[in-house]
Amino acid sequence: SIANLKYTDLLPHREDAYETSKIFLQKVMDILIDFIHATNNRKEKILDFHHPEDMQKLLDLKIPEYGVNLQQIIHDCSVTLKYQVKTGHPHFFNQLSCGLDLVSMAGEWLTATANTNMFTYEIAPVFILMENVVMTHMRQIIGESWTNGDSILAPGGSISNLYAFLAARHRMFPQYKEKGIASIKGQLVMFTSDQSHYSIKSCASVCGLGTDNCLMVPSDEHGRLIPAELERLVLERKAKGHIPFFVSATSGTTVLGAFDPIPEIADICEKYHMWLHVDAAWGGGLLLSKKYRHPRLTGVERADSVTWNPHKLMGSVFQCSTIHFKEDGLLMSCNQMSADYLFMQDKLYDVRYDTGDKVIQCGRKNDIFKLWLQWRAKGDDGFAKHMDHLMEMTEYMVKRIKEQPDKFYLILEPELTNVSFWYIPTRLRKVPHSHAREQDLGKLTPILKGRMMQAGTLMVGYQPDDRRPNFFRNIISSAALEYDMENYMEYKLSKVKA
Ligand code: ABU
Repeated sequence: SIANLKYTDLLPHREDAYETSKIFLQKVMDILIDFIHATNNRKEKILDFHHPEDMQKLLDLKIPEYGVNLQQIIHDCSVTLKYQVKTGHPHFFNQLSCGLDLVSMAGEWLTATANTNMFTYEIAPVFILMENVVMTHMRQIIGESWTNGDSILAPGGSISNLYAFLAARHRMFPQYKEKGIASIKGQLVMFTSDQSHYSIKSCASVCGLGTDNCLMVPSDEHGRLIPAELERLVLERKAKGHIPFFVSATSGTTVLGAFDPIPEIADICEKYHMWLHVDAAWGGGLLLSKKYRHPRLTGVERADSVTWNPHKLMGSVFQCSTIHFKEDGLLMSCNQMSADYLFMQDKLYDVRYDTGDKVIQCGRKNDIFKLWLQWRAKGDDGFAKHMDHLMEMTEYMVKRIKEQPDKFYLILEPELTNVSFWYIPTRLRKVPHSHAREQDLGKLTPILKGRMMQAGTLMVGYQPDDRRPNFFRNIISSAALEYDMENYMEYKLSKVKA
């Protein structure tokens, strides 16, 4: 029995441990497959919620002086998944990354088994070539003129956006790399909409501009940046002698799913010689849909850089984030440190395949295999169908909400798969909509969410924004969703006492 065995009975500690190792791994695999089964069962709870202090009592998390046996290790795996939120459950609408794509997940399993680092071709030859192929394909989807650009996978959309900022500053001030901040005579300023992801503002803080020099451009009632306001703020800062250099447009804002008007923003960037970044971390997947790409992402090929996260709309297993540049060579010249223990120029092979010196990290996780494998399985056509399905599900949900104005209040017509709404409890159904009623609905929203989490039946995000108190943000980005979902949501919301 594996209760009598320890890690020292597994490969590579014992040469004769193949059978034991296989039994151990198959037991782990059974637990994983049971979790996948439960994840896809609508009758299963999404989570078994406990407050942190209670959860700690349910778990044995301590690190022992002497290692536990393999039976305990199997038990630990099982308990961990027992309390994990099933983010691939059909009733999980909580994050921008929902769902569990089995091919992508299989890719992640293989990735863990290969256990390599993406910094050199030397130790990741197949994965480096895959990265080349997939990144080129993604750039071609952005625009034909991007084929000879450059791209890299980064640990999340925020870091992808940071790469865009760094490249923009490097192109305008190449001496910054060696001479630092003193080499820039003047105050750099950047612009993004007041609906953009906070990582854009974070670039200003991390990179020495200060957040006061990240101008939050007002957005319209749909959450789209207003180009005239952008130009006004650029001129305002120029009049102060500042140097406007970077604009980040958002294609799919985090809360409302709005798409900024890229062509108008691109015109302003050209006029004032500013870098145009498009943060399409969330909405980039729609580039794969003939039906929904335009007008949302029209003009994206005019950008200098684009962030696009396959772990969001495309459903790749978390995490998988990409950053693309129209111009080749910038990433390398901006970030290269030429560590001579890794990036020797006299290697056996063409060292242009060593991508590690393009990035600010050293060790880089392999996030490409799961995406390559998923794309092989789906093809462009499968991804296009996936996007169209998500958008159709969104349209269906919006239709169902509109059919029941007494129970639901739709906050705006979504451009993406963010459905923003209030659930109206019985006591407020006859009350005319007003600021006071919004305040009541805003107070109720987290209570409803909490109750549904405690019941384990439904997870949907909520937040306030600068215009309204708490409201639900229902994200449709999981392939597990079918047409019953809104009926289910209506049912669950009506069951929690409001
Ligand atoms: N990076 C934005 C993720 C936000 C969300 O999943 O809700």
